[in-house]
Amino acid sequence: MTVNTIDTEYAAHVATLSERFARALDGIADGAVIHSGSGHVAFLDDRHYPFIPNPHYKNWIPGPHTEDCLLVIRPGQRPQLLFHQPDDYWYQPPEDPSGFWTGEFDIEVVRSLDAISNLLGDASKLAYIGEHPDAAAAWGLRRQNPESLLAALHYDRAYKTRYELGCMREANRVAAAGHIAAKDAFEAGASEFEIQASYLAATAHREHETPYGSIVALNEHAAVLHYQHYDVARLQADELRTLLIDAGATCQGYAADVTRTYTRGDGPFAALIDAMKTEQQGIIDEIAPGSSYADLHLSMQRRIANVLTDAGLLNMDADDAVEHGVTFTFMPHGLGHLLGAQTHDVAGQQTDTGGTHEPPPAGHPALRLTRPIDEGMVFTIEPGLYFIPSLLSELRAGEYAHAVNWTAVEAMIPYGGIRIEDNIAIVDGATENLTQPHLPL
Ligand SMILES: [Mn+2]
Repeated sequence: MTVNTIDTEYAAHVATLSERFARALDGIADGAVIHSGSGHVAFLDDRHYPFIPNPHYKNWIPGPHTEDCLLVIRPGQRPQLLFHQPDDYWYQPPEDPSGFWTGEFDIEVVRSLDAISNLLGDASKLAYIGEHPDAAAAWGLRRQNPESLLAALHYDRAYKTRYELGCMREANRVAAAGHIAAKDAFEAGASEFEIQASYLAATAHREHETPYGSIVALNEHAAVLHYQHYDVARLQADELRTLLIDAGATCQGYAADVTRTYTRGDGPFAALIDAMKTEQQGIIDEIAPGSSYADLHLSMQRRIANVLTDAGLLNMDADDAVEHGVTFTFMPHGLGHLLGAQTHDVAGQQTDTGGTHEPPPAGHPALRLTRPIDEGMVFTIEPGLYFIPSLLSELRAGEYAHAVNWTAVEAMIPYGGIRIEDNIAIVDGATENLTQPHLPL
């Protein structure tokens, strides 16, 4: 998918968002003001935290995303963008808005935020969507983040437009380039820090521009689900066992979220990776519009039990292993989540525009996606199999310890674990894997 396709789908995307906002605002407000966000300053300092834009703003406006822009949506009117471009010589002001998207908006360049109140006119009937209540109040926007408005908008965000799909295909292409560079770095003996540097260079992302902090985990670190450090020290070649890398990229604010696990040489852990690849493909093949994601998660848990049993690590009926929480020890997270302008996109457990909440099944509290899979959704499929010492200790102290081959399991602890994650879209009734065209397993 080329940027040109993203470009040609954009007008229809804006039309879809306009309809959604008209519906969601009905009876709540005359319009909405979406604030891109403002810089946050560190305590007692003059350094700013990285700017992370409001996801609602990213839904509408392609990048680059800059601070203190306000998008004004009034149903029936062309959307208006108040684009903040201060005169500044300490910092580089944002470039003029340009590109395929600008024709959809009435754009007003704003030099000073003091001008906002006048530009908004009577703001009393507008709803503010943003994270700066004091600034909004100063602009006359006292109706802030109405829950019922956000619930309706969040529900709809699960259904991606063609433009959004195009952005996420491109984000996956970029992420794949990073993953290939990271794998090469691992094979060359790089440290976690160096692997992350290779990833960032290959994706041309600054660290805070990736959609989440890359997880670059060597050996036992692969058993820490959200491992957050980058060890600077290189390991000896004979000490390198595993690389688990969970790293993404963005296109116009939309995320890719991709994980691969590599090991060196053959042996039981390499065989486990191969088995997990097979099961990851198998669970993707089970996906159909209307299927229950919670059922897929439970099916994956049974597949994990079978992988463990086939590898001689466990001896237990798969249904029993799931029912009694034995597989939870090895895969304590959910099968995946919605993906979009946020990596963990909103409303994965929301089943209607009113905000009805569908909790995960008992015993699977980390499952983020419980609504039925439907046309236009984009989500991850990311089964994992880990050897986490604290969870293994609990299993060993419990009533199913006898079902585990502890010698074989302990031999796997130095390898950490496995996660394999692709991004999946439901397009025209079929499953489209956004990741594998660029990054085969
Ligand atoms: Mn993920």
